Amino acid sequence: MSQGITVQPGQIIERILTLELVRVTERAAVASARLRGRGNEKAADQAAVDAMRRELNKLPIDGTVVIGEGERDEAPMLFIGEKVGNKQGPKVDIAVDPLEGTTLCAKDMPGSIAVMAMAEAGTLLAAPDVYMHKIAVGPGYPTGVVDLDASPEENIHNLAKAKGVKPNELTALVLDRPRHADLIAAIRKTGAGIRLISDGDVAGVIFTTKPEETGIDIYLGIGAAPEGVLAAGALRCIGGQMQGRLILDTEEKRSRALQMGVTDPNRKYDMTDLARGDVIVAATGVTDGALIKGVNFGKDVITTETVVYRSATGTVRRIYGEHREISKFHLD
Ligand code: VTB
Repeated sequence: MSQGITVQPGQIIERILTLELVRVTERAAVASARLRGRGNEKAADQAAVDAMRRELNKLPIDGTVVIGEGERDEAPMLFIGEKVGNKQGPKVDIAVDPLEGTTLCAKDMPGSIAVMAMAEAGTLLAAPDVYMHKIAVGPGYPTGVVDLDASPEENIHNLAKAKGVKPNELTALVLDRPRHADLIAAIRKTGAGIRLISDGDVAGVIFTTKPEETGIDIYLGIGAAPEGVLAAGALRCIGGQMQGRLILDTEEKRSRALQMGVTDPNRKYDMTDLARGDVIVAATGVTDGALIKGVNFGKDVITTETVVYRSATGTVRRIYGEHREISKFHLD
């Protein structure tokens, strides 16, 4: 299912690249997993960035980073606008979060992942690193069943109706932040349950696609905008609905966004505005989590688990890797 988007022949990203993406996120995950539980978020993130960049540059693509580690002056690697790949291939947009959930990794808590998306050039929203209001539900609901501009109460009631259950049979996923106090109170007033997470809202949005497994019906709240684009990419492949709005509450943020092409600071983006074209998304577990297992270091083998999504066909693959040539994970 491609969510109503017609992908022209030739615009579809070669499916062979699906496996190449898996290699990239595997490397990043293994690199940061070596630093699990060391209490050093920066080092774990840096290890993931280095590994991801090295692998990306081997790919037969002419890639441009649109979601990265930051703007050029603040991020020496995988900065927004950086060219990646060996140039011998299609022009593509690249969105990366080499270590999503740095704190989770540093504390060896569940749910940190290495994640990236590759899309047809010019089709991923080049989002500045600001906050974003987000709402997401999984597949099978009428279009518009929830809306960013409706109240949390309305959204829960409408979703319950569409699912054929009472509001108190729904569970919402929300980032555990003081800024969500009112949101949490409003959701609880409906009787719905809330699962609070400390980090990791890319996986959080993806959880809504399988409520029967995850117990999560809806994602609500404010998270980081780059993670919003990655989550929308994955949701495009599986099905579901998502909306996001950048929080551009200062002149500085508005002008930064404008430089990246955001002309309407109040625009409500839907899933296909965030990730418009053909897209592939891969995520490898760093620490064990509900979405995927983390890296395991054995005596002679390293194991990884990756999930990879492809919008052209809606195929989701889980790839369990046993890596025996362990030296490939060492720096050159
Ligand atoms: C969320 C969370 C991410 O950023 O998007 C969060 O899901 C938002 O920022 O894992 P705050 O931590 O400032 O609330 C992350 O924690 C990753 O940076």
